[in-house]
Amino acid sequence: MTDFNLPGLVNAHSHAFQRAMAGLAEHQTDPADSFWTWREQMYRYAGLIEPDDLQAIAAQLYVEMLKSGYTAVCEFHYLHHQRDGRPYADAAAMSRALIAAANETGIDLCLLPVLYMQGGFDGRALSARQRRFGHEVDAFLRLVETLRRDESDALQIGIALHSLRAVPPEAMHAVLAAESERDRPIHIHIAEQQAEVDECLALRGTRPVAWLLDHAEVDARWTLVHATHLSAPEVQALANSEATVCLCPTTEANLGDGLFPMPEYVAAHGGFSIGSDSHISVSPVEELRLLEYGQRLRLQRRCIAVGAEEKSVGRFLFDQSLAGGHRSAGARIAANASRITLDVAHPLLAARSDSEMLDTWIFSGNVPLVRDVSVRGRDVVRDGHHIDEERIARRYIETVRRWSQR
Ligand code: NGQ
Ligand code: ZN
Repeated sequence: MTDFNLPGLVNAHSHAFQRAMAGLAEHQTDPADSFWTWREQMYRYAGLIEPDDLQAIAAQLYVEMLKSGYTAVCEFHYLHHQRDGRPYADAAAMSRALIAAANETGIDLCLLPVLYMQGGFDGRALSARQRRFGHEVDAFLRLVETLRRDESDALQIGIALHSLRAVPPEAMHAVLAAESERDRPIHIHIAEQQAEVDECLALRGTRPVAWLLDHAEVDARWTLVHATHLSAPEVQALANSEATVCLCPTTEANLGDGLFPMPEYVAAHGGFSIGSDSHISVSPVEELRLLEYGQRLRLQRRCIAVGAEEKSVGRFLFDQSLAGGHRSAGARIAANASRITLDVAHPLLAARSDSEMLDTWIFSGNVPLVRDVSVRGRDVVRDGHHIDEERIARRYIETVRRWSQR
């Protein structure tokens, strides 16, 4: 039996610390529970984490990512400061914890330090729990410059604007001007919840994606995360911009965001990547499958995400999210060789032609079918096990135990 190899996928949207709260926000607190009540719970966990905790959580998460077929991750990183909002003695301490976790696990990292300045479109100040996230523009640009001294084949430093809610227009312009000569990724959360669209319409007179396209030169460097709520003209304009939309189907389902207009966007030749975002699931298979299933449920049809030429749903979703992931993570990481090898000896993959292999991997449930993974020539997963998974899991367990006693 010959091996079946694929390039590794990019997980284009991650908040690593949220992995440690998977399952801890699934209790109804109010019949009107929503994204916004979840966010308060998430902030409580965000408030507990110190640099060592972050490294332990991220390393465990990155092991799980590698074992599931992701070989690179874009960290949308906003947990910058101490709990009271003062910078750590090393202002980059939290960023360095993520870089250390990527190094020790062998995953490629596109680190996106996030600019976060205000509590909403109206310019209100950060709440007490948001103070860990905040920067003035100068301090933010200094952090980015400091981190860029350590860039390497395995580490790209892009930037992110948390959202239109959290970054005032003048600050957005200042940061984009500083970045204008650079060919590095720029990410932003956008139009995820209907409330954000309504507030943007009320305060800025246009919908979020339309506002961004009107006020920034959105090009192939950009990744718009979620972009769930789009009008028909926004779908077309976004596809034309050459930006990538990062879809996070399991998180979008978990948070009750809504459904992205996938067939319309694909018909407009829009590009997309995938991300596991809040990490209530860490599996490209599950993201891609749910992406397709959401549309089947919405349209009461089958086999929706396909191209003009490519009629295999699995192959189309894989190829598109790979290409989009490479754009989201930037050229430096896209240039790296990575390989995932499926376990063709598994009964599920028996009697499958190459063209049926991807459809079977994605549409056969959650049996782990990734056998080996290599990143930049280094074998990091062998026979379904990460080379350092036991130590990393032990440290993670100690961390969350200690953490639950605080
Ligand atoms: C985040 N996560 O920054 O972690 C956000 C929630 C917000 C998602 N949107 C906070 N999935 O958007 O204000
Ligand atoms: Zn996010």
